[in-house]
Order: sequence, then C-alpha cells, then structure tokens
Amino acid sequence: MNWKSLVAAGLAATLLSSVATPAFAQVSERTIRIANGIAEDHPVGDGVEAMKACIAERTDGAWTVNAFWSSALGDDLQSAQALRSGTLEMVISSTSPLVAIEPALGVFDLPFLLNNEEEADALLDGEFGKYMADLLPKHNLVNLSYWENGFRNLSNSLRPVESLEDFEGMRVRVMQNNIFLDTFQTLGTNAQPMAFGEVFTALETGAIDAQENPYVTIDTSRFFEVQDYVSNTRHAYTPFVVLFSKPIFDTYSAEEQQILVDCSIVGRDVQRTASRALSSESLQRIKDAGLEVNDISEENMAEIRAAVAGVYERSAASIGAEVIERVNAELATIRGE
Ligand code: TK8
Repeated sequence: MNWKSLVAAGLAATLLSSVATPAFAQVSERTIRIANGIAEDHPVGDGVEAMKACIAERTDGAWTVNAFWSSALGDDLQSAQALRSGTLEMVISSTSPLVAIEPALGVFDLPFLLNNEEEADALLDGEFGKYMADLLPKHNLVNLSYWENGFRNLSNSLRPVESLEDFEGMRVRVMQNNIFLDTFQTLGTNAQPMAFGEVFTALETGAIDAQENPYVTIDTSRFFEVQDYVSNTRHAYTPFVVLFSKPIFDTYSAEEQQILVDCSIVGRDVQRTASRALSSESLQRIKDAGLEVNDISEENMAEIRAAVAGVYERSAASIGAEVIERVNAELATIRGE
C-alpha cells in the first residue's frame, strides 16, 4: 500500500469504528451532589450548567447532578472533608481554606503573586497546576480542573482604603488561611478568620467591618447591602478547585472518570468567560447600589506591596521550598523572563 491508500484505509477504519461504537458511553446510573459556598447566580452557576449539559449528553441522562448553593451543604472545608470520607461527591471550593488539608495549596494565597487572568490560566492549566493537583489524591481528593474565583478586592463599612494607613485597626474577615491572616495582620488590620457562610451576617451585625472577595462575589452574595466602600486592591487571585471524592471516583470506570474530567473542563471554559464578563457588570451594580469605589495610586500600591513582601518568607516553610521554586520558575517562563 502506498501512503495514500494507507491514509484511506485508516480513515475507513476510523469511520467504521465510530459507527460501531454505541452513541453513548457504557455508564452506570450515578448521582452527583455539588456543594458550593457562593450563590447560584455567581459565574460558577454558569459553569455548573454547562458541566451538567455535557454530562447529560455524554451519559444519555443516566447521571443525576444536583448543585447546592450558599453553603447549604456546609462550607468549603467541611465539604472537602465529606469528600474525603466518601459521603459527598463534589465541591467547588476555594483553595485557601484547604490548606488545613494540604498546606502547599497556600502558594495561591501569596499576596500579589499574579498580575492578570492570562497568567492565572497559564499557571493553573499548565505543569504547575498539574503538580499541585497531584498532591491531592493522597488526601482522598481528586481535582478535576481549576475554575476562577478571581482577583480579590477589599470592601468595608468605615472609609475608602486608599493607602496603607487606611487598613489600620479595621476588623477584616479573612478566609481560614494562615497566609491571608498574616497578610492582613501585616497591613495593620484586626484580621478574623471565618467561614464564608458567616460573612454576610457578621457584616450586617457589625461584628466585622470588612471582607475581601472578587466583585462577582460582593455582588452575588449581596455584600453590597451591608458595605459602603470597595477598594480595587487586587491583592490576590484565588482559584476554585472542582474537587471530587476519591473514594467515590475510584468506583467509576475509566470512561466515567474521563466524562467527569472532560465535562469539568467544558464547565471551566464557560465559567471563566462568565466570570470575566460579569466582573464589570457586578462592579456597576455595586456602584449603582450607592457604594463608593476607589482605585489606589501606583505609589500607595507600591507601599502596600512592600509592606506584605515578608509574607513570602514567613510562608515558605508551610508551603514548601520546592513548591515556591516551581511557581517562580513557571511564572518566569509565562512572563518570558
Ligand atoms: C465560597 C468561598 C468564597 C471565598 C471566600 O465557598 O471564602 O471568601 O472567596 O468564594 O470559596
């Protein structure tokens, strides 16, 4: 056979086998519950819809997928623990509270680690993201893909935060995470670790003055109702991990596992697009609700960055030297340095 007939024979074989393959994978009936801390109209809701549609198509409707919102199944850490013991299938969680399980995840919490979404995507979808995900199976967790929580901004009820001095004494809720705690203590605030589900009430009752999250969360979790100022601090980019219970994952066939991974990636692409599109809409809604939104001058930003620079060294032991070396190397490559 010459190369042309070889190609033709190969093509015919491919066509034949695709005809011979059943339209749908061999799948068992499955029920998947997804825990979420954020509200359904958050961009994660769009990602979950896309993931569900993908699963329905690939399984011919054999799987039931139910998402629960606003911490209805517990907060990020509680849900992740339920995954580990095999009593819950999935959680879309910030990495930050999971340092209690895998301290290396704290690398994503380092202040001002990332500059923009392109860097985040390249880091998370590349070798480094895979390296971090590979740390999780030993904790009985499987990361299907990284979605976007996003760049975090400070909101509060006291005053516009325009300089380092403005942080002084503010009672700020931080995630249950040693690196955020250090960062906000170093900025001079009275930082208080708290689960996400408690934040709205704590702001409403005045137990705390401030919190920090991306605009889409300040919007969809309605923090704008109980806050007066938002400052464009972009002090950290936190990812979401789409975690699956490893004990349950292990009962899925290889084909079923692949459906989970593929459909989480379909969801990821929709979710990130929605997150970026909704961010400016959310900011507008926050302004329309009467909040004062301010940028911080480059000079004051430089002072804020310098103030928290020491967090890197203090966190190195808990994150691990190898992880920090790897992230720096990968970021240098991404930045073309
Ligand atoms: C929602 C959290 C939230 C996070 C936080 O469960 O806790 O502030 O940013 O998105 O994961």
